[in-house]
Amino acid sequence: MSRSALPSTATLGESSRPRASPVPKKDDDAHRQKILVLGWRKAGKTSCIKTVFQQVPAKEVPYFGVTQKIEKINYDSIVPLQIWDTPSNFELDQLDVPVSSFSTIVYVLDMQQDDSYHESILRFVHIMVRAYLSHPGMRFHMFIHKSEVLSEDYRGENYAEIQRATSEEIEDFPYKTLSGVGIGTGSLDLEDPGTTSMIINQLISEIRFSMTSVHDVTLRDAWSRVLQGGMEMLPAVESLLLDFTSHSSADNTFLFDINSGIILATDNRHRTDELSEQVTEYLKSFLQFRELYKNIRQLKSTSDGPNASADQKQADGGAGDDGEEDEVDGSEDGGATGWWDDEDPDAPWMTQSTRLLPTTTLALWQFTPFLALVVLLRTETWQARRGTIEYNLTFLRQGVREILSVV
Ligand SMILES: Nc1nc2c(ncn2[C@@H]2O[C@H](COP(=O)(O)OP(=O)(O)OP(=O)(O)O)[C@@H](O)[C@H]2O)c(=O)[nH]1
Ligand SMILES: [Mg+2]
Repeated sequence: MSRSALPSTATLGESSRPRASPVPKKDDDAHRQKILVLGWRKAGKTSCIKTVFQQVPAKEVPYFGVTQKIEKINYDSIVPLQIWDTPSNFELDQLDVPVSSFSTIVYVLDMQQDDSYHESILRFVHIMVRAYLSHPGMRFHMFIHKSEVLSEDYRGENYAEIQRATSEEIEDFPYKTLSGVGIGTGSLDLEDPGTTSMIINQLISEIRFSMTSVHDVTLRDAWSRVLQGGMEMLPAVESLLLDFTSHSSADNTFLFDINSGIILATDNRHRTDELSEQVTEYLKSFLQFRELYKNIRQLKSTSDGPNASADQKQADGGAGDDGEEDEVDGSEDGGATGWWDDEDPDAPWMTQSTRLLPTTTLALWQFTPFLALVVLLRTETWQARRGTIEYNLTFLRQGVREILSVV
């Protein structure tokens, strides 16, 4: 396989197309985790979704029209998702499905709008309480959005103020008024102070705040927390990554969702926000070259004799360039077939390494049609132990595939 003329050594497979669906065809949505995105008018709901999950460039956000009705965006990642973009000030009562169909609510709040903070926070708290009472397992995230507009000091102040005000509103919420109004409160007695303080503690500890902007990596980080919250297999994947990192004498290992650039899992060692940011930026820059390599799998298959047709099938097996042939073969019967069933673990996926500093190297391997592993390590380790690292990688890859095939 050729080491080509990228800015650094590179060996690549294909799969550069945004994949609409590497998972089974039985697409009745029931298997998708649903995320409801709510927020004030022009808060940035559509921008938060489309720039990440549909790869719309940030410079196009000013041209998004007003969202008039619910738009459902399907996205296939380690967990198949359906993200619901809503019109402004959408209320839970307007949903035509039970609130409990959603695993997560993301509330987008415009950080610039000091004058509407309070109303927006009140609305969010109202939504949270109602959603919690209908579905206590619901996860809540607030994206404090458009953060790049404010100066660093002002940004920090506003962020803290919004968090404080949200907690206060959760504490002050008139829980009694919801008693007996037909919300699914189950066996909860909202007149009982013990019950309300349990709800308050639960909500305050569960809600996750993130500062976000479409213009930097913060938005992907925020989505990373949202997705990780819904990944039951996260601890298993993290422990595989940790194992890989220590056996390979690497410093850090990140598992990325390729198309969105979201970090799905890390080994959680010595990880800082700054580091995640750098690695995310690296992946983004590198993936700009993907188009250059997309034919390598076809090339390999035609030169491979008897296996050619199987390899070719795999090379063609995802979304075509026209994006129409997404389904994995054999899923017509609705059986539990997945992309991994048709995958050849030895196929030449994309791999690349970059020497960032004299002492630091970043290496990337594509893992599955939609996952990539990025490893940060000392250059001397990379030079001395590359064979071992790639050997360990086959086990890691196999482990991840096995975890994904049982979930
Ligand atoms: N500065 C800045 N502006 C943003 C950001 N994200 C979105 N915007 C702007 O905010 C405005 C509204 O963005 P949308 O994504 O359409 O907001 P929305 O909440 O979907 O709006 P509605 O559907 O009308 O309720 C647009 O003019 C965007 O340019 C951001 O991160 N930073
Ligand atoms: Mg919108």
